[in-house]
Amino acid sequence: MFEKILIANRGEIALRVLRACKELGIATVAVHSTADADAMHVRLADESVCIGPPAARDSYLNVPALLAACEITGADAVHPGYGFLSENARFAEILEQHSIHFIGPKPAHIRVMGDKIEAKRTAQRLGIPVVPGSEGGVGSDAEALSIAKSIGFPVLVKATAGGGGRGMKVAPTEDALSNALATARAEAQAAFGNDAVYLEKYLTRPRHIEIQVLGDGQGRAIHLGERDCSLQRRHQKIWEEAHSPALNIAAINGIGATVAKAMRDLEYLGVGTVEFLYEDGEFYFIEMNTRIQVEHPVTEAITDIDLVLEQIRVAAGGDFELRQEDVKFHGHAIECRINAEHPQTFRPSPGKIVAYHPPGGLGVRIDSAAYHGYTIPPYYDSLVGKLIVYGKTRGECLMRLRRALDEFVVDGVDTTLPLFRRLVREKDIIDGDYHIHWLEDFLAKNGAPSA
Ligand code: MV4
Repeated sequence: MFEKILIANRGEIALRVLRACKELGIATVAVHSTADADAMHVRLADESVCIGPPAARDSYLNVPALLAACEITGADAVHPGYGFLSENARFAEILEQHSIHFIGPKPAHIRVMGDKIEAKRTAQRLGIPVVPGSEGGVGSDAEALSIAKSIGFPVLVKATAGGGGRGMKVAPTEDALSNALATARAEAQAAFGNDAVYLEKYLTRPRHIEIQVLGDGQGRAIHLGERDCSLQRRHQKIWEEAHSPALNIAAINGIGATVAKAMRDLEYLGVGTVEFLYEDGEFYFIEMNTRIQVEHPVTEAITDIDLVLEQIRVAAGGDFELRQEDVKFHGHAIECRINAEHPQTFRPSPGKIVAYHPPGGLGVRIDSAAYHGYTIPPYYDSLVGKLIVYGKTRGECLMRLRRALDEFVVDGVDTTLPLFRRLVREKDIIDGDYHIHWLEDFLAKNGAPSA
């Protein structure tokens, strides 16, 4: 097992990783920018190193500074958290070259899954269902038209180098295709310096379902069920839940088994999330994340499995004790991401928290690095904390979530708490009747600026 882990991240996830390290009896090193000197993870770590000025590129993305921090403290492993360098294969390789363990997948798998086309090809080869579309990038408009006709309109033109929704254009009918191709190519060239595009059947009102996996890197892998992440605004998830209101346990175990088998064949190491669009009873692979995700506590709540503990254990080469039959689901969990943003305009609202009272009680978890008097810096994401609520049923979970949201006090900055207090009383949400466009449609109808 590792002696000392350097946590190359900040905020709530740095605290989350730090807690797991302490439970394992592993020494912890926090790194921070000058803007995060008073952050909670710095206070609770055994050691801390200032790695640069506020800008992420000069601090949390500063590889030489992170390596120096490992050198100074003698850390033998680095946990990257999520975001920043968590899916940077080069960073993982550099650490290994310096005999420092990267707590994450093999660099080759990070690289494959970071390329949208390669990821889709790999998924298909491993037996995971993908969205019907072109084999790879499309060449001439004539070739694109022939492929589009074979998959049927509407089709979606996607930038090969794209991601997170950037560089996508819908062609509803044949006569809209050439314009969609030209626009997508131009935007892709401008945004990514690469105008390659590919085609897919456009799914109009799908849900966004992701499968949690854990592998030991030597051919063992299990799934830990799914999370429904359909409630998003501009590709930013705000509400995630398990189980999905749209799936029964047979569908979950079906797609879960397919994904677990694929991860065994790949000899995947660590935690990972395989993302699907789900429409009319069918799952369609869209991408794979090779990191611990923001919303991992939702899965922890319904399985009682600590995903960060397991992630550290498999990275250290410990015996892979978990079997698929050990994964038992119970109850229902919902996570709300509370951001320091205006609840209607979503304008970031950094600043000092002058009153902070997180909710408590049975089935209420808060993952946050905020505290009374903490100043939310303007340089990073606006997450104040994650409210994760558990109930024996979805109904009980919603009741408890309503109560917890009403109890939550964060004064001094705007937060999205009022939006959640509204959503948790909406009929469609209570009925679980929503899809990936539902939130932006709701915001457009209820006075928020257009998505
Ligand atoms: C799609 C799609 C519909 N049909 N692909 C958005 C970013 C990237 N993760 C893939 N995305 C989509 N791909 C096909 N063939 C709709 C989206 C999409 C979306 C996907 C998941 C969650 C939120 C979304 C919001 C808008 C569009």
